[in-house]
Amino acid sequence: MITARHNWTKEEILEIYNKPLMELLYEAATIHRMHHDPNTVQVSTLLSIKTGGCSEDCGYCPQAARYHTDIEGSDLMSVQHVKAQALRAKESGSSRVCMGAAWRNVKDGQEFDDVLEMVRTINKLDMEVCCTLGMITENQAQRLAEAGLYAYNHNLDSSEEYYKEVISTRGYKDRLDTIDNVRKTNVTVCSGGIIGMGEKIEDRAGMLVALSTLNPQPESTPINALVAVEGTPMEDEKPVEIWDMIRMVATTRIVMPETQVRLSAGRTQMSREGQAMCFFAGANSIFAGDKLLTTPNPDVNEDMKMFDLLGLNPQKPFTKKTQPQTVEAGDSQYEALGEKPKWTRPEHTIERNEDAKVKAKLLR
Ligand code: SAM
Ligand code: DTB
Ligand code: SF4
Repeated sequence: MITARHNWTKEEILEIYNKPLMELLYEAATIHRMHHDPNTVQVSTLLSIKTGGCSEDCGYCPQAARYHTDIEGSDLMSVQHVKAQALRAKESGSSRVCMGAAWRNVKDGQEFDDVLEMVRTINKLDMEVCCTLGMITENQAQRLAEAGLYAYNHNLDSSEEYYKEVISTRGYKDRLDTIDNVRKTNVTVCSGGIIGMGEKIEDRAGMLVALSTLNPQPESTPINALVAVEGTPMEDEKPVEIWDMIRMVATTRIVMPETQVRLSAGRTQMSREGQAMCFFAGANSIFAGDKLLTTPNPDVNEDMKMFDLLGLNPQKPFTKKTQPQTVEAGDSQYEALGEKPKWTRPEHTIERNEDAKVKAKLLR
């Protein structure tokens, strides 16, 4: 059995990524089988609980307020609405609900209390609950854990070097600090990134160094292909080649053998054959549902047909880790501290982000 190593170097990872494809696939599939059932795929449903109007300048994101995209923004969803959506996701075979909010970081107060109630509600439906709410403090992570959160998603997105070309409103260390805060609780870590943002292969390897040298490694890693949304700074990026996706998934599988590798954004552009190769290369999770957060995703029925065709079975909830207990709000050990952590704001200039902002102003 090959166990997780935490000292991967960029050179070693590049060597894996660039292997002849058949060698790479064989190695990844062999490691995959040692740690996972190759016929089981975990299915998560995304739910955007607060959409658009975000203060950050993430160059890939249609939800950043400063760019002009045609997404419809919305305030925080009600707990009842979230419950109804979670029940629908459960009926369609999903084991996890991932709630996303277009926030830079979590602020203590009524909205966060509502999110905690959403977590309690979904955990009581016996589904895994994941949240992606931006940066959080240790106290906020503890409160989410107490409510019954199973996973927290916080992506590194790219290498530390290329991150500076993508986002100027926060630093890489802020992301690592949040992951560290989640690690201090029982909540599992979900962290990955995006390919197709104009980065070099070295940056993909650099991101995998950052993820694989975390100890423990993330329990799940989403690999997103950029969805190039009109109005964002990355609107003109070329679609990711399926071969790049296969290589990225296989390399992730090899350097993080125990992690659930999620084939994430970008599946509408992928054929069934392409996705099948990704599953062979070690992907064992997907986002299902007609929508990701704001952009389209394959139809659930089409995904279920693909599962039938490939002989894949959806993973049952709490297969990898037992269900967390939900503590009711009134019995909580942790109170809101109202902290104001010093997350960074490097604010360096990223030309394409500036251009997209100027264009957006002209369109308003
Ligand atoms: N606001 C929170 C944050 O940034 O952590 C949570 C939501 S954010 C939309 C979650 C992740 O979605 C990002 O870290 C990024 O990896 C991914 N994402 C956003 N827009 C994307 C796009 N156009 N294509 C691919 N992935 C994208
Ligand atoms: C992740 O890595 N990918 C998901 C989830 N985590 C939150 C989000 C993908 C978003 C794609 C663009 C959109 O739909 O807005
Ligand atoms: Fe905001 Fe998250 Fe989008 Fe960045 S990725 S603009 S933080 S919603």
